Amino acid sequence: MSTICNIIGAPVEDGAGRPGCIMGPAAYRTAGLAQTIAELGHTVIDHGDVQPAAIAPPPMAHPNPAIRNLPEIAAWTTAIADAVWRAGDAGLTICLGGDHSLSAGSLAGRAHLCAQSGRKLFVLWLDAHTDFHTLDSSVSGNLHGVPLAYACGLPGFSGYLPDLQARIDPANVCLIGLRSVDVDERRAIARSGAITHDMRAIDEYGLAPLLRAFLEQVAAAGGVLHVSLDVDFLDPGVAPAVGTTVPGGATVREAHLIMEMLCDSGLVGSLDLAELNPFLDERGRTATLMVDLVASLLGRRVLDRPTRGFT
Ligand code: 5AB
Ligand code: MN
Ligand code: MN
Ligand code: MN
Repeated sequence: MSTICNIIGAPVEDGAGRPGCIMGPAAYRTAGLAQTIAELGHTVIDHGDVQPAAIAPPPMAHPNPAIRNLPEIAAWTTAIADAVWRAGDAGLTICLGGDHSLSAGSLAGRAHLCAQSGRKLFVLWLDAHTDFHTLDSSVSGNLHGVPLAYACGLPGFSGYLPDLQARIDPANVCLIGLRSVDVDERRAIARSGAITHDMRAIDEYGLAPLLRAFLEQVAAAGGVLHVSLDVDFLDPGVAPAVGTTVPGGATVREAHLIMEMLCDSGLVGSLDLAELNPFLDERGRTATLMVDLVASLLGRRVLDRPTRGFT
């Protein structure tokens, strides 16, 4: 089924430890994202880049002195959540990062939409990291490390980041690709009830059965899926354009297999492309790979085969 793709640029970089993610949306556009999607038969609406509202002075300093750029990320979160909510829940909404703090906004916006439509929201988090810090537990103070905890309604965000219209149930979240998890995150994610698959699980069982089990759960609940893809999910050897490289990541084929299975499931309603830092790329190869992954999600196939989604 051909679909409508709403593209929203979210050039936030204040959540990362080093600059460059501001160039992300431009790099995806340069790599031909819209043309690639259109060639697959879909309708593309590029809404341009989100503009955060004027940055309000922090209501109060956060007691964790490490925390950086909190008022900036609060402004981005409001603006991105609003843009995602306004795009509505027809077709596929794609947020072009921007560092991963953008997902605080995209998840908040999607959760709001789902609360209104009565559909259950599920999240597939593809990342080397859990991004499950609270403002109190973050050691680096970089807010690209907190968006999943925020969207799941963990304590301590109120008064600092915008209040959520609806929170995500951590039991509906599946994280795949983990290989760098801080001590406090490890405790919090275990307590949350989220489904977690580290790289060892992928090595041991293979991706397909892990993902299939989660997709069956989403389908059985009549849910809709939000996919958050952090560039560092991929191995830095194939995706160097990221500030937080961790060796031992997913291969090109593993990433395509995920996207192909997601396409076949027909369950995906929204996608974040997070953490691309084009300043660190080599001749655009990471941006190009990410665009190819979106193509697999949207129905690009080597051979014809039956599918429920986006063909
Ligand atoms: B990313 C770390 N846990 O809090 C921290 O790239 C890394 O969006 C966060 O997954 C990585 O700074 C955030 C050490
Ligand atoms: Mn990461
Ligand atoms: Mn991340
Ligand atoms: Mn990162």
